[in-house]
Amino acid sequence: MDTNPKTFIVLATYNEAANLKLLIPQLREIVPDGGVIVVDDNSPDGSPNLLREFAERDPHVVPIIRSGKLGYGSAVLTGFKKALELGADFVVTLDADFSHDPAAIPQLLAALQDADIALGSRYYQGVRVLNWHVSRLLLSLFANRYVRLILGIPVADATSGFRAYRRAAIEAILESRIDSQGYSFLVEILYRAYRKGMRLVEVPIIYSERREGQSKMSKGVIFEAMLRPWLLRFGRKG
Ligand SMILES: Nc1nc2c(ncn2[C@@H]2O[C@H](COP(=O)(O)OP(=O)(O)OP(=O)(O)O)[C@@H](O)[C@H]2O)c(=O)[nH]1
Ligand SMILES: [Mg+2]
Repeated sequence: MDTNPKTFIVLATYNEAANLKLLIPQLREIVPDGGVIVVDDNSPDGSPNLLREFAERDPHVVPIIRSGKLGYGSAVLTGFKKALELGADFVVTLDADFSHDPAAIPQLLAALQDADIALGSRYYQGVRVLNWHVSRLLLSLFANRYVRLILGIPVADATSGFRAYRRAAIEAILESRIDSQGYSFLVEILYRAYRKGMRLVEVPIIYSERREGQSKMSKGVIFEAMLRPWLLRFGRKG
């Protein structure tokens, strides 16, 4: 029997080819026994071919190329399902644009000793965000205050996409129906897992503005972020 815990990293990507070239080799060094699952939405920047090349050289790189841009949330859920299929004990998510430093992954995994979800937190014990316009930072801080007030999830950074999950937490999330797109997705899966008794812990991380490529922030995303916490609070419990 395989007694080594298996860790899989799940990346959702859209037009991140320049970042993936550097990121995937770094991630593979961190999870030599596990793997890197990349859910790409048929990015026009050549990511699909790049990913196929990676996978040919290294079977621990697992690309899932979807037909088109279906959104961050559903990409992460697709990656979660694949990770469970491949026998993951732990799953890590991070953005593929180097906003999240892969060097912090071992700390997140270590924090799972006493928790089911470890959040890479920008706002726990201070504010650690580099090169963000102040308006973007204020929006993010406000969003977190807002979410905490409405939903009562006891964390400072419920919208961080840099997280480590135990298998049980992934199973709890996949059992729920998740409606959110955009940033609300991260809030919704955290809320549903928390309501099912999953233990949360925060690990301080430093967040940096993306290195390459373009931002996907939009008015629709902000509107959903305002509305969704109310739907979660007063909506179905499962
Ligand atoms: N598969 C997939 N991945 C996506 C989609 N939208 C965003 N992503 C990826 O999700 C991660 C987070 O998205 P970002 O665009 O970095 O979101 P952000 O950090 O809030 O915004 P910026 O970095 O300012 O653009 C990145 O790895 C993106 O490539 C999508 O529709 N489908
Ligand atoms: Mg980003």
